[in-house]
Amino acid sequence: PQTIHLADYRPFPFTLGEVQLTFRLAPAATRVLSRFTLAPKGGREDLVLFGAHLRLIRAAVNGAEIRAEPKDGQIRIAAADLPEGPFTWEAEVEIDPAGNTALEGLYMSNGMYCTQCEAEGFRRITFYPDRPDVMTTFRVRIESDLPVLLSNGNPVAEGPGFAEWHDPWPKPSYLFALVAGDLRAHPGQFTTRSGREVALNIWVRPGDEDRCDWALTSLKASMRWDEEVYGREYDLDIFNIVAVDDFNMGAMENKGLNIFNSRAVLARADTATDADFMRIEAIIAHEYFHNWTGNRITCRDWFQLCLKEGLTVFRDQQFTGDLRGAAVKRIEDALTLRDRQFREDTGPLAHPVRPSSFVEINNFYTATVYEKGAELIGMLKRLVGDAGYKAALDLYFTRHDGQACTLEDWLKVFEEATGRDLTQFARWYSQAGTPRLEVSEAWDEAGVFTLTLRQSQPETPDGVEKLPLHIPVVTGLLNPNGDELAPSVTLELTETEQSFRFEGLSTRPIASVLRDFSAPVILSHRQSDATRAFLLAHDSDPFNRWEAGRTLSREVLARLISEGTPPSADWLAAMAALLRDESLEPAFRALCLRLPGEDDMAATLAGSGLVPDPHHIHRARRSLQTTLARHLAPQLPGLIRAMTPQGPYSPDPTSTGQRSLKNMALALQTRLDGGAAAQSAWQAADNMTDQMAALACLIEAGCAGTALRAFEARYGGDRLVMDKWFMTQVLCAPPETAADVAEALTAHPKFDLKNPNRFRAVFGALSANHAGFHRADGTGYRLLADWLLRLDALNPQTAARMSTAFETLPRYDADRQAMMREELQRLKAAPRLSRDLGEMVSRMLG
Ligand code: B3K
Ligand code: ZN
Repeated sequence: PQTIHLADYRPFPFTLGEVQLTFRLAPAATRVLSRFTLAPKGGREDLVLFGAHLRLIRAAVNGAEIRAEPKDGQIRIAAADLPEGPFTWEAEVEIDPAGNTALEGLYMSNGMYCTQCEAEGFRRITFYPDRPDVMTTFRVRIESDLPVLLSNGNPVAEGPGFAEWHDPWPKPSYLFALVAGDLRAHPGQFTTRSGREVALNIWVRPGDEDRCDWALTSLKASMRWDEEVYGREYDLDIFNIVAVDDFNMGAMENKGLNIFNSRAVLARADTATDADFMRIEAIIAHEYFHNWTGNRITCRDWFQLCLKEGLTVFRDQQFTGDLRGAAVKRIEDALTLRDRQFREDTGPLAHPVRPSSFVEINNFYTATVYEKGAELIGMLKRLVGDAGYKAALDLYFTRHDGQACTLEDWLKVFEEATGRDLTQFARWYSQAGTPRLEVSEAWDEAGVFTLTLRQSQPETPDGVEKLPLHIPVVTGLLNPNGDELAPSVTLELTETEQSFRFEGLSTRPIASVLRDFSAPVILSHRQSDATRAFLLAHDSDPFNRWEAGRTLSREVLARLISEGTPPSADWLAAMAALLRDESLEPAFRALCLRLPGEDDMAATLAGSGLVPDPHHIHRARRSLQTTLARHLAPQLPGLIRAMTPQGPYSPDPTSTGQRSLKNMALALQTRLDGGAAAQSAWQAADNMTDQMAALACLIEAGCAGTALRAFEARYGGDRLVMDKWFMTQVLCAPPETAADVAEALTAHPKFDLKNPNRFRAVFGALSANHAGFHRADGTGYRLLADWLLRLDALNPQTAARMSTAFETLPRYDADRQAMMREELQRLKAAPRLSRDLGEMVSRMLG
């Protein structure tokens, strides 16, 4: 397969006029007629149009039929065979939506037609310059007897058996969308700040109408927020969201017609958990925010993906922080970043936020591009300040509206708006790997406290030379009595090592470094347990307060794993104090009580040069949980009662936080009572959050048989709820049986290889069950590889994504490494392996 390089970018040599598309829908033989003009930008060049899985019926240039030969996924027409000036291109193709299990291009899901074109799915619909820098307006006619026919933009005509749509905003083909089906609307309305009346619709299958309220509420909140915070208004008369059951990722920001995985839209108290409600709110916001950051201003080429994704993630994080509390949100984002991005960044799949080459671009919709991409925006904002950030964004929107841009364009607006030189900062975009930041302290009796910061960067598979980064390190100093000495300062580390002096102090201060997680780095700052406990009790920065507790817990657990050392009294006392502290938000307390996960511990041990033993980690973590539970035992029952919100279920931040603390307490209680409290909680649960929490406890306690059967009997017909049933059994299974449970579930009549949610429910859970996946006999590895192969034949994109379970290979012992390699080799050797999975496997094998 061919490797695409950033350095090879060439502009498209033609300008496109409006695109006209006609769809004659039929499940196995849809006809697509396309027509557009092409005007050479100057010079004479070949015309290259991409197309894949298309049956060409006819092609014409200026109305005259031509013989076009599709080859290697494209049609090339030599410059000499083209008219000299502007000309019209027409084509008719036939496609097979019903047979499209890749879920890219036009496909069918439960009787409805829908599309997914990002990144390169439009070429499965017709021959086209399917690249993000070719932007034009679209006019679409859909012919079908289905009752609801949707496309981008505004509706312009409809009648029996057809509908026409026009999108006045120039867009690249990856934002094209079409939906047709028997759908019901959950309608709403929004008036923009400047008075535009926008019709809103959440489209769902009949029967799901009563699960749309939350999505609509979230959409309105997002529209308002983008006006208030970024000054961005919606720009069409209608905004449609459609829920689809078979979808490769969360959702897609098609202009005016967002298409969502139904799990990212549908929610009702008895079918969705707090986490689902929050995810829906965040994804609705994310896709809506793309209307400006992604659609109005898009990417010149796919290497610039983080231009839209990093920025839009950053915006959705800000939105959630504003709605639900910035401190808790920042902690959750840091946890996700470490779990997913740091993990990616330390293994064979490490790549820069702006990759410089790829085989299959779908393999680069990663935590690095998204989440690290968002961190880079946060650092930029920190460096230029809030006012500078606002000025830069305003300039970005006015200067680049309607364009396909690069990261250079992006950094330039910051430089021009703020006068700062970002040459060094730009290295963050091209250097992969998680930087380490070492902190050392010195105190002299003359009242000078010196912090020395030293940065280092690991080698990464791309072999790129690492130069020092520009790192904002927000730092505060505390007096031994717990008061802040002065407001936090942002130390700017630009060299490998730099010292920062704080003068005129009367006593040695306690340093709180990297507040608010001001840079995506691994901090190493030697501090005693007592100092960490002090910061956990007193730091005024909520992130570092949590971080002090987290580091302490991680160190306690690491000592238990590697030396068998029981937890210190300091740690236990700190945890108990925290739990009692009613001045702290319940959500925050729940986060502090959560022990680092097993994968996190494996990464921590590997990071300090040890070889993690998954079973040993599992046992140690369980025993630490039990010790903690014993220590907190007197408080647990009262806490469970106090943290049960009164009244009907609501996903508001306060009750969500209370439930998270309550269910954390329930999990600890289960370590002591063998499932008795969980049994009552299961009986009492009147919402899905509590039900799932109780069920997880029962599984862990080994007494979930009845509950699982009752759950299946009650929700057997509900795809989304059944995903939870599949998932939780594997996730909470003991390591010895996780792979067997997963295997047994693949034989369940409701296991469906073609539905990505169901596949992920089982196999995502298997790879998230750390000790279960890494079982010493290799059954976890083998089972996953077997199923990846089966899935790859149908849906390469999801198969490739799920293969990242193997990305941590280098961490483990020689036996496990050998078994993982063997599975990867087996995949690699498989006949007809997709380009998607092929690229992932090759990168992981190194
Ligand atoms: N832009 C889409 C992701 C498309 C993934 C293609 N493999 C969703 C999002 O980030 O909003
Ligand atoms: Zn996005």
